[in-house]
Amino acid sequence: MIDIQPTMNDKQVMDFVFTGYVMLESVVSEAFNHQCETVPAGGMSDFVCTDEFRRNVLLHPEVAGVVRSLLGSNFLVPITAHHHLYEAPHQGQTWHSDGLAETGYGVTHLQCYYYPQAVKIEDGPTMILPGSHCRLVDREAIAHYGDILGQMSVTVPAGTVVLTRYGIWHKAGPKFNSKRRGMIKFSYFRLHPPKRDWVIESDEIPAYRNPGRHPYVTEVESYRDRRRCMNTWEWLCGQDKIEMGFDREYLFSRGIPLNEIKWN
Ligand SMILES: O=C(O)CCC(=O)C(=O)O
Ligand SMILES: [Fe+2]
Repeated sequence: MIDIQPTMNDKQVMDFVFTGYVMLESVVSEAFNHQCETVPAGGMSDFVCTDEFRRNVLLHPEVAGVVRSLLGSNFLVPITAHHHLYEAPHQGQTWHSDGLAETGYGVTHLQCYYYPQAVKIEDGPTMILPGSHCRLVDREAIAHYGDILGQMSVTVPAGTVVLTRYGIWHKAGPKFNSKRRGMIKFSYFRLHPPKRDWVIESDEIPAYRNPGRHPYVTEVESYRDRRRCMNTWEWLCGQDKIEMGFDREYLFSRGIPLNEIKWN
């Protein structure tokens, strides 16, 4: 099997549990970013399954190192992607989470955004709400929200990949120019129950430490958020104190198992 080394330690995994994302700036090479500049909008599959796309993006050691840390040693590697390409100015999307956002505490699906070109505020960056991945909501109930305290515009240098916990609230932000703004979105899925097999210094499992409170969170909800994060941390560590199994059959999953990929 292709050897992917985990890159995250306990603290970084806890940070992910709290925020719902990991951002890797400028990880993809300039040469490969250029190759993606002419990709048309919409569904992608052939290009995604090439060795080139795998080596440069999907199985790039830093990108896959995060996936390996959060989903285990064998996982489903994307075989499709969607290019969210905007050119004309627009007023932005409404807040939403995608498709079949899952219930429960597990981390089974990482949805990723790859930006082949730099994205500035006027280019209509994706916006995310850190911490919102803990709250499964009716999409229509959040669509009317305007600015939310703590929201983040993903303004990034070219070659950035953002890995998110599926379910994080996000949207394309307003765009004020006619410059091409591309974002290639793809997902990795868990294949096996979790264990704490990222970069560890000792076998002793540290207790979840909440780094604080998201700016939009008030008293009671902050207690709930902390509890939900604690449950996710324990689940990821394989402690599973709460009854919540993992059954891949129920996942909205598509991809090729890492251990079936052979380089040509
Ligand atoms: O293009 C973006 O920045 C986000 C697009 C998106 O979230 C969607 O269309 O579901
Ligand atoms: Fe979306």
